[in-house]
Amino acid sequence: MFLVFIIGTAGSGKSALTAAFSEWLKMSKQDVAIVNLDPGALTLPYTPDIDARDYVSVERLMDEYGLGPNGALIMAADLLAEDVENISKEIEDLKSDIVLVDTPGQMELFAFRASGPYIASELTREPKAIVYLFDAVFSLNPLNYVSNLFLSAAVYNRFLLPQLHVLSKCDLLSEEDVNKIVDWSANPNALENAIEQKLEGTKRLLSRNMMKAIHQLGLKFLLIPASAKTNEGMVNLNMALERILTGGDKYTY
Ligand SMILES: Nc1nc2c(ncn2[C@@H]2O[C@H](COP(=O)(O)OP(=O)(O)O)[C@@H](O)[C@H]2O)c(=O)[nH]1
Ligand SMILES: [Mg+2]
Repeated sequence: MFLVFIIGTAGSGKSALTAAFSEWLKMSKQDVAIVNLDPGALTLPYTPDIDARDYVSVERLMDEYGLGPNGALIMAADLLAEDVENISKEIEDLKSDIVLVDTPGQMELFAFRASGPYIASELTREPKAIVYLFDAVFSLNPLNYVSNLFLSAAVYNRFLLPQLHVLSKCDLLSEEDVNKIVDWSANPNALENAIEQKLEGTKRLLSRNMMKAIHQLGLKFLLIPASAKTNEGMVNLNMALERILTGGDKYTY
């Protein structure tokens, strides 16, 4: 069994990719299960096998503690950590080969509080990986792309798990634009050229220096384009996951 956490900024397509990739895995005769770790999810595009909403209720926290929705979401994310043993037991009982873990809509609730990395490390002793999503439409601007690069480096730094990078919703861009962003992810010179061409002044200077800092850290962020709508990229995502999970390399890919 191995666990794959799907992480990305709000609306980057985590839940949609969880749904599409799990369907794709089922069609390839793989034994897959889904865990929803978002206590604040109103609707989900899949039926989770294990659901954080069975453990904590954001509505009840709002009523009981007089909290607004944001306060209750934070409290729910932290309370979930207390149930990590029970959730682990549920996951182990599933005996699935691959478990997709959909994480809270707002990434900071999971990635940038103490509870998220704690949950990720304590949730079973099985091997784990992270799939970090770059929203394709957002990433088309080099400034946004570099900002996302920093966020994904921050996520890597928090979890220290093997991490893959997906260009999500790639059906919303032309093939040419998808190739351009993938090229930025593979080739620092291509990104530097785009920064020179598209940005000026402080934005150019900062983006260039941020990009170089990431490059100097030796982290790699090769993007796998994927779409939950057309299922493009599912084969490549699966291959890359197999490679990092069975190869045991604790590095970004
Ligand atoms: N066209 C397109 N839309 C997508 C795709 N993935 C997600 N979306 C849409 O993007 C929005 C946010 O997706 P969701 O999975 O809820 O994002 P999350 O907050 O990261 O879980 C929804 O309206 C989805 O229908 C995709 O691959 N293609
Ligand atoms: Mg979601």
